[in-house]
Amino acid sequence: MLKFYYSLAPNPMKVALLLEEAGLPFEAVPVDTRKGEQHGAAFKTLNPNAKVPVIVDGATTVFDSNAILLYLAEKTGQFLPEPKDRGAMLSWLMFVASGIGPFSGQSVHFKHYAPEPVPYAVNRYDFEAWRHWSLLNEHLAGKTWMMGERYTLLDMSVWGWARAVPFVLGADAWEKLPEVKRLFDAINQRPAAQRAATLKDRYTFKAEMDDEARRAMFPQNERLKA
Ligand SMILES: N[C@@H](CCC(=O)N[C@@H](CS)C(=O)NCC(=O)O)C(=O)O
Repeated sequence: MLKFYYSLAPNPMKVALLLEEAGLPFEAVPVDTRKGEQHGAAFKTLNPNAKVPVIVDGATTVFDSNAILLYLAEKTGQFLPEPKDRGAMLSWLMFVASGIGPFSGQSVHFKHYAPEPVPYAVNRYDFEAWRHWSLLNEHLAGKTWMMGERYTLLDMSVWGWARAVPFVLGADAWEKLPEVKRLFDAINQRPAAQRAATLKDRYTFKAEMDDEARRAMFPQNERLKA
């Protein structure tokens, strides 16, 4: 059976959604990143980048969430765009992969986890996160899904990060991103999204952001102590 290495963070959750949408049976293997399990030698043979998600599908191992979405969509022949929209879908998928994800992640880091306040970094990443989310919002105006009338893997990629929007941009962010909110609500109503959300009931991940968690997730801090 396909193995899915996951946590409840945005990138693994988008993969959970596609697995549920496609009805693919999978064994969910928790990787507790606040305990440092992503740095274990066995896990790093699956993903040398030491991050979740990863899937192992028979002899094939795939890491990086958007690569996994593409792999699974192509494998099942589901949730792909119409052939005429393939270029646009790939463009927006890379926009999510290289823009929405990293800028949202860095914004969260500097707002919530940096060991000291860095106003320049907070401003830069918050600005860029807002800019990226606002572009998605504009793109969605007048469309049901990111690719128009067809629900694709791209919507699932957006959903993973949309779950974190209030944490990334602030509690009132949805008021300024109504189109993204509409997409988010529509996906949340899907049975597959509800099943994906139940992953949180299968394993209790460490919640404390203590020294062990900071060492595991922000290893750059150790360099300053050396
Ligand atoms: N580009 C990667 C990023 C993966 C990533 O950053 N995963 C986070 C969870 S969303 C993680 O494993 N964090 C633990 C760590 O950085 O140590 C993807 O899209 O899969």
